[in-house]
Amino acid sequence: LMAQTKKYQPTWESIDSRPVPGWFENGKFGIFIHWGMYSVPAWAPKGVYAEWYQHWLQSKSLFGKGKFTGTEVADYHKKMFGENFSYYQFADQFKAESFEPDAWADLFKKSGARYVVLTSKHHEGFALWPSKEASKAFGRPWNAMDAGAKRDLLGDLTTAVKKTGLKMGYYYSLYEWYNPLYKQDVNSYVDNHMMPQLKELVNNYKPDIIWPDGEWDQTDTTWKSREFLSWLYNDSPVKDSIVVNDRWGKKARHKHGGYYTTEYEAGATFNKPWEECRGIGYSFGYNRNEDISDYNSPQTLVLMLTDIVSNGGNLLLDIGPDAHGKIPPIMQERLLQVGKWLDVNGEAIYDTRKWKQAVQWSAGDRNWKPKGGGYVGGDFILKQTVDPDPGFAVKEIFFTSKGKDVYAIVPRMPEGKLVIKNVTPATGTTVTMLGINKPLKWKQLKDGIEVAVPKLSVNEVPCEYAYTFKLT
Ligand code: FUL
Repeated sequence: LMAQTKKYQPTWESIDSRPVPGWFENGKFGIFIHWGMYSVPAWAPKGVYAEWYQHWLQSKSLFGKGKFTGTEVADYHKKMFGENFSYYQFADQFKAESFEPDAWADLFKKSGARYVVLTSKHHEGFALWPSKEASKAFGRPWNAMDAGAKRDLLGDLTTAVKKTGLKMGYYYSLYEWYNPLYKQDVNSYVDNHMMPQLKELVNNYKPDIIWPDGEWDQTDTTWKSREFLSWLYNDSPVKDSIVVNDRWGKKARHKHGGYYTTEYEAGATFNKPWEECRGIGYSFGYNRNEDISDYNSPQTLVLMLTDIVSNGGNLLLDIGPDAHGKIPPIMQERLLQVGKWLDVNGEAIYDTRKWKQAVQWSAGDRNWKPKGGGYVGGDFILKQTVDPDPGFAVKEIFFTSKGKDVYAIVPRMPEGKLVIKNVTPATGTTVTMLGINKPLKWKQLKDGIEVAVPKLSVNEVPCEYAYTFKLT
């Protein structure tokens, strides 16, 4: 009722007063999809975002402080396609002929994710839906309906995802590297290109999330972000349910909009819904140059999710489909592995909140971290040395809570007993392991509890990667 009567003003004070719809904070796990023209070359030096291919090609300078000569992408392009082959010519090859939206949606459902965020348009300006503005601005077919696939890729995926009950959101880059309109007159770009595109996405496809990006190039005043958001919250067809992030203008992150975002970052925790995004390896767009050793293991992904959730956040884990419309099998496998773990342990993840303590660990025992940097261990990870084998010497316990229940998630099957410090459960508290659901014996110690963990046979072990003890 409040949502229906409250009118939001185009001020941050008013816009920021809107609560983030609850399903988002409860959902915890989403799938990010970077799919665009960069999926055709799908190449970058290891450690570099492959979706930035066009920019690396033109700017001839890669991020990464001395690690790169800066011409790696241009050199690769010359060798593979020839110097005169323009990025725009890739359009013919983005055919998506093997794209099966229902198969993708089925995979996402099996991964245990509760929502999906697709790049409707990245910094290159190519639109995955039939945006007439895109083709007009570039003076060539520059959306998926006019070029290559000749299909409304975004619309078809949206239909498939929504059918499975998952929420569907769109990443949308506010800025565009090489849109002539953007260079000539950014105000006209905002009025005649960006706003019509955003409103078309909202009105025609009714997303659950709008995930802007590229906001750093202009102030929120130039982007007219407050005007857009007040329209979105007051007058759009998704006014009561829409969720947005915090990327609405230069230096506005972690200040304004909806939930807060981090990206390949460690140590974040906010008193507000937030979300860490990253790839399984080092890139968002598919990078065919990566090897299996560049991909995080399923255990690392499970612990990454656990770590983030224990800090009150969500994980938006990215996959990069190829130009044929296939999701690389290694990515499919990782999603299924996380999903299998969530089948048993999801109760300790979904709908939970931060507990008074996010993680308990013994210094010296926590000595692993994800490839590509970022999460696991929050700020602790920064202080640790790296052991490339995550299977060893991991004794930390991650906590989440739901009502009065507390979940303790451990990355290794405890041998005989599990000691949880700083807890004093009420008498009558039951301790179980998820997937086993037989009460376990426990006793109070001076500074915590000791839970007796029976030795389980191979057939009895409920899952791989991490084990959850529930105090209820
Ligand atoms: C960044 C972009 O520049 C990356 O390419 C990627 O889309 C990431 C999610 O946001 O800021």
